[in-house]
Amino acid sequence: MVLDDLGSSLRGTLDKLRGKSRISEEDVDEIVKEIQRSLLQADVDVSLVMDLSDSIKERALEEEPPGGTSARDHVLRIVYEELVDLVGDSTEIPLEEQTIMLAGLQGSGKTTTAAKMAWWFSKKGLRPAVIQTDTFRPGAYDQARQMAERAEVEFYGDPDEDDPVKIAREGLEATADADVHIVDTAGRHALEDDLISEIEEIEAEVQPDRSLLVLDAAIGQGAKDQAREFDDAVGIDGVAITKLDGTAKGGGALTAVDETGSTIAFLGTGETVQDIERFEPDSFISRLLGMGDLKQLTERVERAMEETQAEEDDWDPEDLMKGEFTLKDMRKQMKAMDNMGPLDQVMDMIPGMGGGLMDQLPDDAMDVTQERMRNFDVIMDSMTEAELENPRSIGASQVRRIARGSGKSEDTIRELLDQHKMMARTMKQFQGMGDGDMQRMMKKMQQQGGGGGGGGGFGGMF
Ligand SMILES: Nc1nc2c(ncn2[C@@H]2O[C@H](COP(=O)(O)OP(=O)(O)OP(=O)(O)O)[C@@H](O)[C@H]2O)c(=O)[nH]1
Ligand SMILES: [Mg+2]
Repeated sequence: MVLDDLGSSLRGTLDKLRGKSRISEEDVDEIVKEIQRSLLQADVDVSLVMDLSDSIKERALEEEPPGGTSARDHVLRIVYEELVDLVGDSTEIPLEEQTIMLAGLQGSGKTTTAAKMAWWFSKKGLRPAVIQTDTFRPGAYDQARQMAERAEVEFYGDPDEDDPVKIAREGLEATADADVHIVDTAGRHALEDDLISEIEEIEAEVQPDRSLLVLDAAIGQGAKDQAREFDDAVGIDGVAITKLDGTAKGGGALTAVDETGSTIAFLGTGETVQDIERFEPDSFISRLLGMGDLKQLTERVERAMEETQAEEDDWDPEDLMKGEFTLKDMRKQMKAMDNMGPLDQVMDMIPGMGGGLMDQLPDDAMDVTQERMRNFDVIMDSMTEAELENPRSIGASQVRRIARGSGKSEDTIRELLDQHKMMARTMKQFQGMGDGDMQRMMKKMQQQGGGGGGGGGFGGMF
């Protein structure tokens, strides 16, 4: 993800502050340097980086940490707040009738984003239509039509017409019943004058309620000039950053946002129509810093728990935070995980655990693929109650018996037992964190409203 590097390098630096209650100027300098390095590498404009690091430094040294806060938490909070400030608010996108025009250079992702946004609006209960005015690139019409089809939204285009303004006008008429009109425009290699005048003419025709600039996350410093020219021509109300799945950069886009005084509206994270999210500064920065995304996590966990609990009335996941982790627990957890999605993704959303802790675990600690899970499930069917409660009692002769009973190899049985041991050890780590880092972090995130939205449910994850 964008600025990926920042999260991990910063965590390393901040970890050196662990246990300290006061912070020295040297500490702050080191952290600020780390932040500067990551941001510059991600193509954020130098002057923005300098402003940011000045304010972080000033605040870290001058502000008195609230009672009971460690130096690490104090600095982390400041970095978090300043980064949230840097990325700015999310562009307001009211859920009402409107026309949105997309602009941007060739290949930035306009057509894809048009279909994604249409999909997004349709999921919000509105009726969107995509209007394709690109008469420049052969194939543009087919591409847009196919994507709109995949998004299951209305589409207008005319492959035989070469006047984009006429297509725009007729498109708005033809899709008059739709609530949200998304007008896709042609791109060019660079900012050629004819692209600018074309888009000005389309703008005059459709009179969009908002114009969004579509920017590829990998774009570097060039984003700044581009953004300014588009802004001068049609006025940029918001930015959609695409291809965040493919690059660790994104700083150019952030700089463009700052340059135009606009905000970020949407993030694109893949090639299919569902790969779009509304930009939310708090949760974006939380994830970036490996502080997790409590809101998303809570929703996921609650949904998964409801599903699992519906099957297992007598199981209280909170128990896992206490006592011994048995094979039965492992089995239930596997079920819950199955309902929740890949565990490493889930882990990334947990405050203080994204990246940091996961890095310390053996690679395969969490690697329970669906097939392995199915195998394990079959094997556990061949175990006795006592064995499930106390896996340590399983010796070589039991392994042979279980293998015969389940039709799985003895190696697979041993794999299961190893997996259990590893998970039990991991549970111990989480248990150790129970009252400390994790909860402090959660409390803070809730106070700040940082992606908070009630993290209560997540203690129930294990
Ligand atoms: N991985 C990834 N690929 C994307 C994303 N958005 C767009 N793409 C890909 O980028 C390429 C260009 O996307 P388009 O939507 O055609 O870009 P465009 O701005 O309409 O291009 P022109 O119409 O030629 O100016 C396509 O191959 C898309 O599949 C994204 O968020 N992630
Ligand atoms: Mg296009």
